[in-house]
Amino acid sequence: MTRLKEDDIAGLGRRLELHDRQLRQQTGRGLAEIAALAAGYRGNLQYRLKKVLVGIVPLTTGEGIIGGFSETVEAILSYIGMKCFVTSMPDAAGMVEAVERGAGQIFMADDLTCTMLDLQAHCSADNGVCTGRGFAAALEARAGSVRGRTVTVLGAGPVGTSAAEYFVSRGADVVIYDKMPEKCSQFVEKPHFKVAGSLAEALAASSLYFEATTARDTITLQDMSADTLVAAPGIPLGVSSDAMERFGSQVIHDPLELGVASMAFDLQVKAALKGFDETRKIS
Ligand code: PYL
Repeated sequence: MTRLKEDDIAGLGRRLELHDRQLRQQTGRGLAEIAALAAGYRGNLQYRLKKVLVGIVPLTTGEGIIGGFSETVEAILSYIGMKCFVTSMPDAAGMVEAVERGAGQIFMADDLTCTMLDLQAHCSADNGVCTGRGFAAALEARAGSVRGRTVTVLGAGPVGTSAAEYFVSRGADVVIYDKMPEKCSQFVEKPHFKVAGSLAEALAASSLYFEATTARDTITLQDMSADTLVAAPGIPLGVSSDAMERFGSQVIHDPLELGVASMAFDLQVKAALKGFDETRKIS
């Protein structure tokens, strides 16, 4: 997971409505809807979402606080209907403040883990796993369906792996590639997965791309055409600038929104499954 910089998220909170509109134009669904689909539930989740209070705790560990990160998370969670606040103190003092102000859920991120915890249901949502599912659900919405199709997944880290498993759960076959072959070892014998020996082989296998490497420009203008659809979570953007210029409307990308929104819905689902809400499973 590449650590965001302050510039990557500057002003993001003010652009949420615009981004939501763009996502709906691209996929036919908005941010909250895709996040809920990624979590596998609909029903009265919105109700639970509104009921619980989330404390967002800045953490100074490692490379420290990213300017605007906690405030951007607050903007995203508020935008999808959650009651939340950023603690005035970081770290342990922030945790104390969150609990004493009645938070039932905590959002926090250090340089390795970004998580959302439910203190009553004793469960958590992980940013990498949820970002993978959220962007996979967005690509599926854009494509109409992935059932019976092949999807190319580039990068077998937590995000790519989570997306690959989501696509297979939705009836697709996955061709997965990582420049470090050992990261694909878990897929070698797995049904509906094929490990590509090269980037070119992976890109030739499908017109649906999920780009989850930490490299820039993994997908270039030559790799795209009018029927290519791409989901490219996070920073750096893995699609080259000339490809974005020509085919940007076919690329689903954001630095943080869909991952955070997907975490929020994933956590409500997990809490509900542990009896902390009545939620109906979609068929
Ligand atoms: C969660 C983001 C998504 C992509 N990369 C991840 C990242 O940048 N992680 C580091 C987050 C550090 C936050 C810092 C703070 O401001 O509390 N500890």
